[in-house]
Amino acid sequence: MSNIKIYSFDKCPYAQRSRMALIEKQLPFELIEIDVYNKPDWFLEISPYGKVPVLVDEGKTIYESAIINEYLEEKYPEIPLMPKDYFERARARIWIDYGSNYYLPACVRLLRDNKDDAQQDKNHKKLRELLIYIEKECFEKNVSGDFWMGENLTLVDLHYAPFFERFGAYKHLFNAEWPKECVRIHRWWDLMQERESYEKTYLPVESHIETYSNMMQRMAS
Ligand SMILES: N[C@@H](CCC(=O)N[C@@H](CS)C(=O)NCC(=O)O)C(=O)O
Repeated sequence: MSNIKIYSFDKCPYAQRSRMALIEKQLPFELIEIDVYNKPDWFLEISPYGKVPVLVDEGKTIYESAIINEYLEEKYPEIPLMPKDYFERARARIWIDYGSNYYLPACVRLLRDNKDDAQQDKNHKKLRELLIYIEKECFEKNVSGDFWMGENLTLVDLHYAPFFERFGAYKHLFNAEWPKECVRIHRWWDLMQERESYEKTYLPVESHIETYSNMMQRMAS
């Protein structure tokens, strides 16, 4: 029996990134599925923010997906998911921060402003700008390898993958477009879809379309 439990929700991109880290690190874990729209009372005793993912390791509770992943990296270093070099580690953290503070909010704005055409135009431009920035500042500067940090898969890849998985739904629902310039990001995405950690955690685009459509209905009512 594993010492690690993860409270997760199959549709949650944040929980997905921590499940991907557990799989990449080949750590056995018990998966406890929580319906976040109908949370059991006992879950609130485990999760201070009432959110998934929550990791319990040796009886201790850790939450916030990026912090869970850093914890797993430090506690279980056998399969490393961060660069060895200090400077490269700092760069990896900068890209994780960029995901949390720039790329993900731009995706959320597409959903939030779905009824506001003028704002949505600005959102499309912004998303395009951010993707091109990633292409040029990260992928085009990598000297070798097609992962975010070059040759090896790291926590950075896991940070972004769930949100790129949902790009098909952004396209379908909000007319988001993939900039033609972003060929290297595309290559990265092809590589990510081959990972066992992705194959075991992804959901088809139809499921994401349904999830976002339901969220929009809830926001409208
Ligand atoms: N910053 C958190 C975000 C987690 C999050 O927003 N989880 C959502 C599901 S995708 C949730 O549990 N929502 C339930 C709620 O807010 O009541 C992380 O990275 O872990």
